[in-house]
Amino acid sequence: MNIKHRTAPRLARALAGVLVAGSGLVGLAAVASAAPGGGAGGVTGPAFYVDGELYRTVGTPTDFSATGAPGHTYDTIYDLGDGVTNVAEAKPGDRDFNGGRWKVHAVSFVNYNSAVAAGDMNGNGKLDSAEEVEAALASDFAVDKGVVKSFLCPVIHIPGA
Ligand SMILES: [Ca+2]
Repeated sequence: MNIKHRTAPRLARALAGVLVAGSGLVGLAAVASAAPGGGAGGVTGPAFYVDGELYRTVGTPTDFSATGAPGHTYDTIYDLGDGVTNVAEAKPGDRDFNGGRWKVHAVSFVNYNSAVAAGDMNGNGKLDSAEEVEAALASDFAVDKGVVKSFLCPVIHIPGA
């Protein structure tokens, strides 16, 4: 038997494998660019405030809700609802930052303007730090509805924001 006849089908199968792998990459790229506010590499627009400054992130398809990991291995993101920028409690460089492991608490407002008035310690008209959100929650004009998601995402500073 001629060697060429035996290797040709193998080469064809190998090429087919490469093509399948390649189309998978195209699929992943499409998913990444479809992420909310999708920019280069799936980086979002402004995603949340930490200590009064805006940060971006990259959405990841992670879900830690069934891992049983203890609460102290997470930081909190307050999801303040549609049209309001979320607030997170820690960022890279903070001693208590957990590397982007988050528990997301949904916050609803009994009265948004009163909640902001109660929590806005730096007087800029918005809740832009965890301390401010917690002060708003203490006022009873905002309600912590509990953890709605636990996942991984990075914290990327937006220079000048
Ligand atoms: Ca504020």
